Amino acid sequence: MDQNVVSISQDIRDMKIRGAGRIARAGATAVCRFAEGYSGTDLTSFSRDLDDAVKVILDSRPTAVSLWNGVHASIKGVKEASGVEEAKEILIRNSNEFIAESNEAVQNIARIGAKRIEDGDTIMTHCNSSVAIGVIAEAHRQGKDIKVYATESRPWRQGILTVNDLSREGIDTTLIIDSAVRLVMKKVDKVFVGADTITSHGALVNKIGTSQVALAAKEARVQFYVCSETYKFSPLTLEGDLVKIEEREISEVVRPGEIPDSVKVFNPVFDVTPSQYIDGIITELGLISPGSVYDILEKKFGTELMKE
Ligand code: RI2
Repeated sequence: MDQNVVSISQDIRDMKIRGAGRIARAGATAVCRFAEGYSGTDLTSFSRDLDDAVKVILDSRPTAVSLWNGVHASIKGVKEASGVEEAKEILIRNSNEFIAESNEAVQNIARIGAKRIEDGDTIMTHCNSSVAIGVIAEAHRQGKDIKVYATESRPWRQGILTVNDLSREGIDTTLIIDSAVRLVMKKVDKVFVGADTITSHGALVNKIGTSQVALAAKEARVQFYVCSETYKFSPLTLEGDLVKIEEREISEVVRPGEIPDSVKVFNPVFDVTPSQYIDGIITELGLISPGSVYDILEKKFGTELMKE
């Protein structure tokens, strides 16, 4: 197995590379490295080895469809190549294109999303979404006076990364524990979160606790926005597949010996926010309603999926 594929996949699994967008770009990079390092000349062996590499990459984290989409965008058309050299060229070109488009999408979302933020707004964000942070930072750069409450996001505490990112931008930032969300929501005007996966019926799969933030926002009549590139829309859900919710090690929740062995620990790291809690999804194509996800998916993947 290609060592780059193995080590990038391990870094994704260990969350050294994390965040749905970053893991998608890392998956595309892994496929690109596979092509660059391949020295064989037999197309059948190449295809088999590529299938194995893809499996290792996709197995690294199960929930964010961005990884699946990043890898599948990279391998598109490879099976039709006439030889190994052509297959390698296709892989390298596709993965570079995916990475460039992904970075561009993040910038466009920042520009579009910033318009939703008004001078004087107090914002809440959850976990560490580079896309949501991009939106907030862009509004701040435009001179809007904003305050942000960022949740700690147990157990992995991605909120620590978020408050570092926001304060580096010079944004008035307050860290809160996850259980303070409902209390603090009274002071909040808008919520901006990222996405790991958005289903064909417009539900959001994102860091555990997101649905509680959405519930508190709905109760307080606070607008709830999702910042998401369209490659976080899941074509698999169009086909009826369920999104697998990743469960991680109990060592992320408790220290060894802290609780009796008889006590079970359940550590799901994502949850599902139904579409009716979402006021808008800010994508690189514009601000859309959750009800439009199906149409975008069908346009992007519909005919392709039928072929498989
Ligand atoms: P960006 C993260 O997952 C969070 O759930 C975050 O909301 C989402 O990815 C999107 O991140 P994790 O890798 O692509 O921390 O917006 O489990 O950076």
